[in-house]
Amino acid sequence: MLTTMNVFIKNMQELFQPNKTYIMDGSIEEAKKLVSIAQKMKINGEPVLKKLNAMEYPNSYYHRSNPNDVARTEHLTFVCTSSKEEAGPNNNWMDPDEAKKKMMNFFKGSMKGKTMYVIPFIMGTFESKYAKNCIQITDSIYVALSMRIMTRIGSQVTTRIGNSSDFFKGIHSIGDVNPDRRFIMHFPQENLVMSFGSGYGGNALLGKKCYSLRIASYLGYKEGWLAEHMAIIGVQSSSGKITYFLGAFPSACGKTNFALLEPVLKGYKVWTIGDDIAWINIGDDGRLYAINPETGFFGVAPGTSFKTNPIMMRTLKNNKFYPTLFTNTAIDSNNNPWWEGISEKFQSDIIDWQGKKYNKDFDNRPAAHPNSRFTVSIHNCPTLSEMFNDPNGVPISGIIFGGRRRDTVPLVCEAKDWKNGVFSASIMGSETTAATSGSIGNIRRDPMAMFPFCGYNMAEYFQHWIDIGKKIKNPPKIFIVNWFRKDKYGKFMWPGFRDNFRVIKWMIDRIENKIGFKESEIGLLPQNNAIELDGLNISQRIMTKLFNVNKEEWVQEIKMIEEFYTKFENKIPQDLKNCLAELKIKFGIE
Ligand code: OXD
Ligand code: MN
Repeated sequence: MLTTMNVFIKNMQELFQPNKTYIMDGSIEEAKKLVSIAQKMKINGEPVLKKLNAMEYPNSYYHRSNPNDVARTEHLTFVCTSSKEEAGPNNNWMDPDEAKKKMMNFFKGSMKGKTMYVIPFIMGTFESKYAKNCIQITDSIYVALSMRIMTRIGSQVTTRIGNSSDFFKGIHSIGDVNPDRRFIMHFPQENLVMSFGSGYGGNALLGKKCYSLRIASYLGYKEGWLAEHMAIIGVQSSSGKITYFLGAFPSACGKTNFALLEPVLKGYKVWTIGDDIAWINIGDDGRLYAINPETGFFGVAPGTSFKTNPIMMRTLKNNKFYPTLFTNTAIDSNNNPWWEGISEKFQSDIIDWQGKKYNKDFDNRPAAHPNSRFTVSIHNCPTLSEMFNDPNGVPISGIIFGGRRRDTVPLVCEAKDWKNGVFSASIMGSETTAATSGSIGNIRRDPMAMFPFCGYNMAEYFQHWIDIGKKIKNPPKIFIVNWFRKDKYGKFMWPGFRDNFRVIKWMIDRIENKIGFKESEIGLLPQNNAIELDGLNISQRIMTKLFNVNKEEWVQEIKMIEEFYTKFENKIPQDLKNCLAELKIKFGIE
């Protein structure tokens, strides 16, 4: 008898008509074989992978994508639930039958002459009751190799699936990389994603944003858990005690730096569990526990350096796990990957991300694409937590929500309680960045940093968050942070990076009830001198400005929040409407 996986593969073969089918086993031998094939394979005259300088970056390979395919394409990303209302105003919606018809037309015969890779993978560890079985189909060798870094691949998944039909199906074909024929279609009610026309991580590594956030957030809604766009860290103090935090930040707002933070304060150590995705469940003791379902980092390269993120630089230079990929960075004359911000010295012989010779003085553009990326195993990370593979995950004491705001939002603010925390997270706004295609620098509402990733109506998602709060004992404290506040000259007022740890230390003191707070209209702020500033040259005047809650700015902010809430018609939970009404009263708004 054929297993469900074999039936699925057979159907895919009939649809795509590949030359060959290859089922991945996740072994190192296989990775080496695929890398060697990718080095020989040419697309538009360019090898899919080129070896980089092994002395500086062991096991590392370079990939250039099609210049039209460098970021997530939200306008081409759809959630195809049976009704438009279920997808909500936060998603593009298409009728599932119409979407499938469209995709089938693209898929039909699109792998002729190519190899179809079948990737049995699991999100979470094999031993975890929270893990999910998945199969991805792809015709991109780059995607297949990236999946090996980002997920756990192996025949155990096939065994786990057996004859059950309960597994995620991710169907991907890169096609002719034509933006007019590019779609990423999600079918949360069928545990299915269809993606065509893009090889970019967020569109093509279907275990990541597509499954672990959009589909999984819907599963979490149905099953009573949360799939979140969050880093997970453990902060160890000199006594050895570890406090676990979740951190949600919109794309390219320093979430990876947060995940690999080297504390500026002596006696502390940060352990990394994840940098992008957290699956959060209620444990047997009634507390929240988080796992990172992934096994790698798909990080933004520009700005990463030994100064800004030394642990990531060490991760990239580690040779423990094979391979590491660099995509759309520039290359220097020593065959090292290069990007803006990697060092203070500028290298003169740079080849840019499109393969052209780069001259800093004449070329009015960056050499590396602003969304150029590295794909590297989390096992290469020197601060990887011992708890990374724990099937139950880590117990969470604090949840941090952050955005990139030049004004309005203080450096840190603690929510009064869970409900107010959910409210603050639901109104989060951030300036747009290069991780999505479109304009950069506008404020967009990005609740919980999940706006592009919530696979169902976000008003229901807010209610789900409130309901989770009712079920947990001892809920984690919720904090809002803004590392990016600027002065009137446009200069950042807070140094950020390692110094952000000073704010985390304050949070630990609050969690342990060691210190008090100062009440403000928007929540609880640190008392004067409560943030440790030893060794930092920052004036009291700036510190005061960092915590300024400006009435005019908030009146403006409240207008934008109301406008945002209106999008959800009458579905915003009453609890959040009450929080908004209270906020208006505090600022004297009718
Ligand atoms: C990412 C993103 O790639 O959030 O992690 O866009
Ligand atoms: Mn992300």
